[in-house]
Amino acid sequence: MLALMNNMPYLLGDQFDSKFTWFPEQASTFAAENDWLFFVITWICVLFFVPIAGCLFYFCWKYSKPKGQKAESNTAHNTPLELAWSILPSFFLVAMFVVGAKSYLNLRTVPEGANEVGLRAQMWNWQLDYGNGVINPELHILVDEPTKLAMRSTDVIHSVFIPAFRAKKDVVPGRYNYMWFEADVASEKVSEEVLENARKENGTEPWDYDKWQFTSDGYKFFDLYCTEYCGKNHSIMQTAVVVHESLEDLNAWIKQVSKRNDDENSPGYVKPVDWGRKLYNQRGCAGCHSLDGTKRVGPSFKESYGNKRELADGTTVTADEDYIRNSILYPKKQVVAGYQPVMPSYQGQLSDDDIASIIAYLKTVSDYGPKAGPTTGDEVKTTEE
Ligand code: HEC
Ligand SMILES: [Cu+2]
Repeated sequence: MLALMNNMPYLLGDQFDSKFTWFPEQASTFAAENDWLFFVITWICVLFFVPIAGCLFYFCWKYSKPKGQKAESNTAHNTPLELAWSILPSFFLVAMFVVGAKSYLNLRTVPEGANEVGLRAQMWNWQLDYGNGVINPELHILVDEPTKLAMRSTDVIHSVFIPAFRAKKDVVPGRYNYMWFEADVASEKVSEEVLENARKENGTEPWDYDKWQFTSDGYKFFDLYCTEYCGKNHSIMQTAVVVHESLEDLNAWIKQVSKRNDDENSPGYVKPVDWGRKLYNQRGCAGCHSLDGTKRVGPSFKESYGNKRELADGTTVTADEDYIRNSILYPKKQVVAGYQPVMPSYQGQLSDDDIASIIAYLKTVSDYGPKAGPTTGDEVKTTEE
């Protein structure tokens, strides 16, 4: 369990608001009203609870009789009093309902022209879809503009909760759900120097959000986590929300994560193995496939590439490039014996270059096969349609 958690982002980036120390910073247009309403209702409840409980104890004491003496009732009916304590509180209730309903309707009415981001929830990670095949586990949005999340789940019920935005909504399998919010606090960026040092110390993926308190691109972030108990690793189903100050900044980020920079002569060149490692950590593989031989939902990648595989249909295959590629695109076709066919297909979600990069990475972590042991990953170029 611990080993698994080490592979996952484990984060708590929200700053706490000094006014309400148990609430995180208010970072969306919903937050102030939401908190105000919450405290009004809480104080109304306190206002009623304290005198009622006070009277209860006082009367217990005042009207108690010594042991052995028979208690007797001397209550009389008092119509004005009964009317007063029925009608007065109902005004409070109606007022709470009206304000609450108005605020709820606002939460459910997406403004026209909202920026749309797709969200896919699966055990136990989030995949945000920015269109044109750009999928990333982090949610990146624009400040002072409404964002709509179009949400679906591929397995069980999850729930998106962004405390700093005071926004929360269930994601239910078999249907699309949506939520919207407008962030009004942009994420700060740490200095290049701080980022460079953190990158050096962190080493390769996974990025340690909890330790650095900023993303691997140097942005401070808000927390997003699952708030519907969805199985064993529910508590680590978290990700970071980054609010960009300008569209140029957001687009630059999207461009940078959209695909591997394969131009060997450019300064941002990324080797296939490194990209493969990144995808392994970011696209949910790590949740089901370990690197150290532990059996999770799926077989460990330590004994994947190059291994002889017994399949559920009784045949045996060698886990070569082609087999791995097919396992990723059509996981239900060749199911490994002893496992459930629960792996989602990544067809349309991973490009040929992505898959080649994953294969390059799997070679470096596998104990089997001709290429077992660390490689540079440069020699791998396998793509046949
Ligand atoms: C929900 C859990 C789950 C996720 C997420 C998942 N897999 Fe799998 N995977 C499985 C299971 C279970 C099997 C074994 C059954 C089968 O062959 O379908 C498997 C099998 C495989 C195999 C064949 C392994 C072998 O040794 O024979 C490969 C390769 C593979 N997965 C790659 C990936 C990659 C790459 C990703 C991420 C992009 C990924 N998987 C994400 C559950 C998952
Ligand atoms: Cu969940």
